[in-house]
Amino acid sequence: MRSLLHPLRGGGLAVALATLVTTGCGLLAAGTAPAVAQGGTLGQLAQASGRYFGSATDNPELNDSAYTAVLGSEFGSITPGNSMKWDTTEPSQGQFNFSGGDAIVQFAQAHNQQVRGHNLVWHSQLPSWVSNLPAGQVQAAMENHITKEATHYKGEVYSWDVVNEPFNDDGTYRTDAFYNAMGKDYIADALRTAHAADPGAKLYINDYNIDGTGAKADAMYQLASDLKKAGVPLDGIGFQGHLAIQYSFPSNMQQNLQRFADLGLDVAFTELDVRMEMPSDSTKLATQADYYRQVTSACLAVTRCVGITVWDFDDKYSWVPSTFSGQGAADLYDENLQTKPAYTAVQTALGGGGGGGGTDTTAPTAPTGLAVSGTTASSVSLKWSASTDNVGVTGYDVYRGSTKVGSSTSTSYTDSGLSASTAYSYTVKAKDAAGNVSAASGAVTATTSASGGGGGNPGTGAVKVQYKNNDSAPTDNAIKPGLRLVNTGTSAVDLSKVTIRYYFTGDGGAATFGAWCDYAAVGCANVTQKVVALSSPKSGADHYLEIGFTSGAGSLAAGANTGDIQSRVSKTDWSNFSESDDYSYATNTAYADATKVTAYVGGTLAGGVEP
Ligand code: 9MR
Repeated sequence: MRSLLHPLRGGGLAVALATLVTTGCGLLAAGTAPAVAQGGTLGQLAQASGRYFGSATDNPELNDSAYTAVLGSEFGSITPGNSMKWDTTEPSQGQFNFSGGDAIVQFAQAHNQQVRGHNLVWHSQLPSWVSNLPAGQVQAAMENHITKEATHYKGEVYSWDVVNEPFNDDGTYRTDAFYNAMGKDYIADALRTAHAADPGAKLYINDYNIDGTGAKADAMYQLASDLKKAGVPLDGIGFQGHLAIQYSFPSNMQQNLQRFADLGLDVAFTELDVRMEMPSDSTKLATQADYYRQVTSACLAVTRCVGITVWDFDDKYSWVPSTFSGQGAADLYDENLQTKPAYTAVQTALGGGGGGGGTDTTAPTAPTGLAVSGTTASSVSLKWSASTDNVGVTGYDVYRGSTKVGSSTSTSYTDSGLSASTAYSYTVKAKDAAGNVSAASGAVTATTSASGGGGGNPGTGAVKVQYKNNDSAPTDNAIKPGLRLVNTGTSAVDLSKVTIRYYFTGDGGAATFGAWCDYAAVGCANVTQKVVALSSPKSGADHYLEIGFTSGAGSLAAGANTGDIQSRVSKTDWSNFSESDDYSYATNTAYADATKVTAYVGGTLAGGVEP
C-alpha cells in the first residue's frame, strides 16, 4: 500500500497539470516566524506549473525548529543529504539501518512532501567492505543492497537516484568498484534491480557538471539513449546543478535539458546551489540571483523538467564551505534564515512574488512546426514543436477548423472517429497554468485514407487482447490493467498501426486523468497512453484508456504477443474509482482472453467487442 501518493509521481507524462490541487506544502509550526514571502511559497508556485520545488535536508537539521518551519512549509519535496547513502544504510555487509532515512520520510509525510531517494549506487560514501570485495562478488552485493533499500522505501519515495556520478569530467566512466567489476553494464543492472524492487519509483541517473553541453553531458546523453534503446527502466536524468559565479553559466542549458527530454526522459535539477568566493557582497549576490533565475527559467521552458531541488536552502547548513575553502553563501536563504536576492529571483521566475499574488498574464508562444505524422481511414495524427512560456506550458488544445477536438500535454495528438478520404484542417494552441492561451500555430491539412480493403489500406489484422488485473483494490485511486496484444493471424502486424482500448467509468471527482506505463516488455518508451472521453457514455464506460505503439515497437510476428504492458490510470484529484462495474474490468490475475478490451488495426476494430 502506498502511503505517499503524490500528484507528481507520474512525472511529466499525460497529467492535466492545470487542474492539480494538492498544496504540496504543510502548515507552519505554531509560534515560529519563518521568512515565507507573500505571493506563494516556492513549492506552491512550482506546483502551479506542474512541477515541484524541493530542498535537501539532513537528520541533525531536523532538530532546528526555525529551520524545519521553513523546510516544512516552503518546499514540496525533500531529499535526504546523507541518510539513504550506502555507508549509512549498510555499513557492514548484510547489516541494514534505515532509521535516518525513515525519519526524513516521516517528516515529508507529516508535511505533505514527496521524497527523492538519494542514492543507491555511488563511488563515494561507500563503505570499504564493498571496495574490498573480490570483483566476482560485487554484483551480488550491489543487487542485494539495491533490493533491500528500494524494497524498504517502496511506495515512500517518488524517485531514486539509482546511480550517482558515474562519469569523470572528461566523459569517461569513473573506474569505481562497480565499473571495475562489471564494466558500464552495472548501470543497466542497477536500474533493472531497482525497478524490480519498486516499480512505482522514477529511476534516475544523477551527475554534476552535465548542466550545460560538453563532453560529460554528451557521455551522459549517449548512455541515456543506449539505455532507452535497450528498454532499460530509466525514467529521468538528474542534473545536480552545483554552480559557482566565478565560472561562466553553463552553456545551452535549456537545449541540453531538452535533448534528454526528447529521449522520453524526465529531467530535474537535483542539487542546485550557486557558490561564490567569500566574503559575499551585493554584486556577487545579484550575479548569484541571476544564475538561480536562469536555471529556473531553463527548467520551466522544458515540459519534461519536473522539478528543482536545492542542496539545502540555507547557508547555515550548506556543504560548500567545508569542501571549497574560502567559498560559501551558495543558498537561497542566509545563515539567519532570511531570504536572499536569489530567493526573490526564483520566486519571480516561477511567476510569483512582489505581493502580486502570482498573477501571470503572459501567454505561451504559438506552437510551430505542426505536421501530420500519420493518417488512417478514420484518424489523423499530428505533432508539433513545443512552445515556451515565462512560467511553463501546461498543455495544448487541438482545433479541427474552429472546433476544439481535444487536448494534449505532450507535443502530439491523434484525432479519431473521422470519415475516410476526407480533408481536415488543424491548428494547435498552447496554454499555461494561469489560463493564458497562445496564438494559433500555422494550419496543416491532412486527408484520411480510403476505407475498407482499398489498395494501400492496412486492413483489419487478426489480433486479440489478453488482460489481467494488477490491482487488488477496486476502490482505490488507481486502475491498473495488465494487457498484451496477441497476433492470431498468419502475417506480422505493424504495432504502430495498433491501438487497444480499456473501458472504465470516472466515478465522480475530477474528469481529468493521468496515464502511465509502469512496465512494458516492448519498452515504455515505445508505448503511448491517453485517456479519452466517450462522446456518448455507455453502461460501465464513459472513458477509455487508449494504448498505442510508436514505430520503435516494431512489428509483431504471427502467433507472437507483445508481452506484459502494465498501465496505470488515476484522476488528477486522486479521488477513488469504483472499478467493479467497469466494462473492461475483470478479477483474473493471470492473462486470459478479454473480449471487453478492444483492439484496432489501422483504426478498424479487429478484436473484442465495444461497449
Ligand atoms: O550534502 C552532502 C554532505 O553532507 C556530505 O558530506 C557529502 C559527502 O560526499 O555529500 C554531500 O552531498 C553530495 C551528494 O550526495 C552528491 N553530489 C554532491 C553533493 C555535495 O558533495
